[in-house]
Amino acid sequence: MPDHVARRPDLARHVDHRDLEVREVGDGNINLVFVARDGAGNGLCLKQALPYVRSFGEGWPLTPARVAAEARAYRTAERLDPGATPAVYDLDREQAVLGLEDLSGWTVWRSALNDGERHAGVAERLGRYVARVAHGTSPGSRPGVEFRREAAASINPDLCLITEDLVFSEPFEEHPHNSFDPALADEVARIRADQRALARVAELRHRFQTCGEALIHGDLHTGSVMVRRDRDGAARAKAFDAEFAFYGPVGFDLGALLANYLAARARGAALDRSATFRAYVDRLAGETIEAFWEETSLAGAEPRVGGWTERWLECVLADAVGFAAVKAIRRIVGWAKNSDIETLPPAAHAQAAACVLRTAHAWLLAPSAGLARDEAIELIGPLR
Ligand code: SR1
Ligand code: MG
Repeated sequence: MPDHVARRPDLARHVDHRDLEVREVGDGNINLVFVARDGAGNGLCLKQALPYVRSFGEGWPLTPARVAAEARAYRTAERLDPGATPAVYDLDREQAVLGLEDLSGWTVWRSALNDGERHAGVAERLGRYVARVAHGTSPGSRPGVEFRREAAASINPDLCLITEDLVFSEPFEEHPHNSFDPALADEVARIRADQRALARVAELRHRFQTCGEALIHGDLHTGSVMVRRDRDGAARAKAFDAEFAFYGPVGFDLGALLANYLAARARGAALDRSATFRAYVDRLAGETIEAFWEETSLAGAEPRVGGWTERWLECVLADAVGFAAVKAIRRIVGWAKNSDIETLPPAAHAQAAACVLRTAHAWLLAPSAGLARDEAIELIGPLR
């Protein structure tokens, strides 16, 4: 890695490549991630896309070109919502290495939630980030030709296929990627036998495949968010790991957040966390939805006629609740699980996982045509 830094002027200007300490810090499913720091304390992050899925091995090939999709997404987000994503220093397409701002000193939000830490304001910040990128990349805010060119340039079919398989298909059938606690067999069987729920999953898969309304992050779970508390106590957040980005349904990013808030809530309940922490995680979904709604209304989706902005927001929220359901179910049943649930001791694990499945099953049966803001918040309130 020091050689790589030395060869790339846009990296070499951030650190002294002759004096670098490099650590592999990645804990995700698909990439290698290195933090390189020099003796003076300057650092940068290098993300290398392997030609296969890291957590599976070479038997699951995956295009390294995904680093370009990630770089493009960060650059767009930086223009529309400065600071909401890591700064991009360099993109080496040949070696599939992305050079990014060093986020040492920040914490992965999922880890903070798992430890019972509260970071006020993060859920709201993420709602605004989703709204700003969605609005700024949607056809309502730019010429149609530009929108179509960007959407075409952001096409990310191999990564989208992973989501189509892992989120919308495999958990709902027998598949070698699946695994779950036998104590959950009845809950899983109930979902797989529910024709209404399965029809909704098919509808959501179709939305994911055909609705290219704006640039989305594509994998916005709490493990894709870094948080930090500033000296004044204010919480800051950055969304990272954007290699799944493409022009898709905006509700998919909101749904990812809602699904992961559900996992955090189920964990909090199973561990009998303090009332303060549980009230905090209970509020996250409402904070994200309210901020998203407010930010979009302020930006004003176009055309602002005949209540179109509100109508669009209601469709996005219905999508979000549905996407949240499938994304929550996949983390219990399918490939790539969540540490929120997986690190629980056996009895708490069974309780939390069943809670996620029951709650997500109920969300799958929610109205799909549109949800008003307060209706959506109320609907996803109770844990089952
Ligand atoms: C094979 S990749 C598995 C998962 O890792 C990423 O975080 C995405 O969530 C993907 O579905
Ligand atoms: Mg990831």
